[in-house]
Amino acid sequence: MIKKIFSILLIVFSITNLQAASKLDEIKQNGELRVGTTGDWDPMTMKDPATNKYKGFDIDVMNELAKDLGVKVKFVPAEWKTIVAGITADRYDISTSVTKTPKRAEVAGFTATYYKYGTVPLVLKKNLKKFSTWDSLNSNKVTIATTLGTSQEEKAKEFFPKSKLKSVEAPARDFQEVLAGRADGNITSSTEANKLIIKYPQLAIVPDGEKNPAFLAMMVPKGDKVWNNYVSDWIKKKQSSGFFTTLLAKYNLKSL
Ligand code: KH2
Repeated sequence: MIKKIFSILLIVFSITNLQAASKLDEIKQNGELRVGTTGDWDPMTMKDPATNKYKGFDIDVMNELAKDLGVKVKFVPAEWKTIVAGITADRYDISTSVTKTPKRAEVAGFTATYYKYGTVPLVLKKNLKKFSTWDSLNSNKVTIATTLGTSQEEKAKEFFPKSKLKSVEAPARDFQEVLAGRADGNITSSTEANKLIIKYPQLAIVPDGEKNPAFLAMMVPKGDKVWNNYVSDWIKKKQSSGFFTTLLAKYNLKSL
């Protein structure tokens, strides 16, 4: 009997211990860092369809992290609608950057942040007179397009409680609905908006200022403080060494 209790205790103890082990040890042991990334976010993560290779700001960050860890990097394809689930289901050890939101923070851990952006609405240039303010887009006669699973989808509900919201699934994009006349506007980071109005001169930024200062960070498993601290300290170290300054300049991004 005592022997039985003892062995049960031993099993319970080793299971608890297993769970307490950090991703950090696992990554080192496996010699591989698994990174979840969507490959559709210019300039953060972009998948080249010709070569199937990833490139971008966050891809450079992850290659550097793996190099400093002394392991190989493996990019695991992710989607916006399931990017958080990929962390909780252990499909990858870390994600490339996402906007920090309270909803995501309920189930995933965020590392230190390394990029800040503001949000702006995009409309057709020809409608700019009608839609010249954030407020003009908040009406039951207005349709706002969003991309499923993104922080913009969450925020649009807050900014435009009166408007109709139309969510499309990536690779389809919110702004394409505006271009096609199926929606009146969408919201996106000022970084993306500035690129889009060059690529699509029919689009314009609503000249009413930025809202919602938002921060990007990588996601890691919520309970793994060791792994989170390791990556967050690494980010801070790389910030003071100038690595991030150089990288931001390479991708034409403003620093924090
Ligand atoms: S967020 C990222 O973390 N974006 O803010 C959203 O949800 C990125 C705009 C759709 C392209 C595909 C990139 C989503």
